[in-house]
Amino acid sequence: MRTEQPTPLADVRETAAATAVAHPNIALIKYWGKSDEKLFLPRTDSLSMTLSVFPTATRVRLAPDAEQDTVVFNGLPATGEAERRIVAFLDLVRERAGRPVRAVVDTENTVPTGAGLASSASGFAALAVAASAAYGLGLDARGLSRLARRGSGSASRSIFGGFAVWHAGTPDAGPEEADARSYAEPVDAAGLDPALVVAVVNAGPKEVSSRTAMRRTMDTSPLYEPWAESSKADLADMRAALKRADLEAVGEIAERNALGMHATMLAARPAVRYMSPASLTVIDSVLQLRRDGVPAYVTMDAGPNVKVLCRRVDTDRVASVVREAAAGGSVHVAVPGPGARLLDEGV
Ligand code: 2P0
Repeated sequence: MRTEQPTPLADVRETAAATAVAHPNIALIKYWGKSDEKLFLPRTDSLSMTLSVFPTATRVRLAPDAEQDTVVFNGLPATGEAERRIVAFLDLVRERAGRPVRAVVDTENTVPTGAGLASSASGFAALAVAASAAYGLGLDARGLSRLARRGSGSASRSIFGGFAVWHAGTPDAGPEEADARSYAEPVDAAGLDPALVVAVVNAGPKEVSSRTAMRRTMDTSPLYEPWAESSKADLADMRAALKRADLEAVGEIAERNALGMHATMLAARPAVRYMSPASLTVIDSVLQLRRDGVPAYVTMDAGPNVKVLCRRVDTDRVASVVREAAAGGSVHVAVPGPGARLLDEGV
């Protein structure tokens, strides 16, 4: 009798490849500070809108014969910290999959990297989806969000489209439970028809990474704890404002939460200041728009660029005012965008 030889599973699996795409998100309630740096557990809950612009596409191909990972970023080999973070992330995926095989990671990123436009959010969300498919982790959206968080905190939110809240979870529980309970999930904002006008006043890399800045703020800023506490109330107010599709309230809460976060940094020792004169010029133009009766509100991240939340119907007017204020800078218009998704999976 002829015994059928099973297909060596390793041969099939170890040629696996997957491509995923993800979009950046902008927080309306900010994530600023970690309670656990290794697990990427945030000190506070945060809430964001995933954008329709600046996608990142990442392909992960398993390379059974390779002795190390290869990371290509916009056509060039990644080096230094960028490469180290991606390899560390792949190590985590390999450990979970129980498969030591190395990989080739090829990323095309359309976000200006390191300019406070959340390139790490779309980057690690796309990598989480592609790597988990290539290594066969079989994760659901919540599992992907938890995994993406380990690459960059804000990436946990880019797994979802529209609005998403990222739970700080239970940082005081043991590491396993704390890790399991910190993930993002979608927030319903039906009826809200927002746009985000992004003014890139400086597309260069920032001087202080957000990781360093948030650590310094937590360690030295006397304003940090009061902001973290007030952020809880901001989140509750924000959820209520989203529920009633109240764009003015959403914008006011987002603006106060972001400016408060920047105040914590200004009070750090030494101070971290991401706002530049060009940022202030854009902020002033938005305040003038409000005085002229157009509901428009600013938010800023770890960089000098300014994002302006407004009604979709007001986009042209807001973009034109902001374009003039951001003289020399570029202006992009985003609406709520899609969650991370797998484009293809194969050998
Ligand atoms: C946010 N930012 O909520 C906040 C507001 C910047 C300002 O998430 O250390 O790149 O990789 O977890 O996610 C930027 O921080 O930091 C960020 P890590 P990440 O969008």
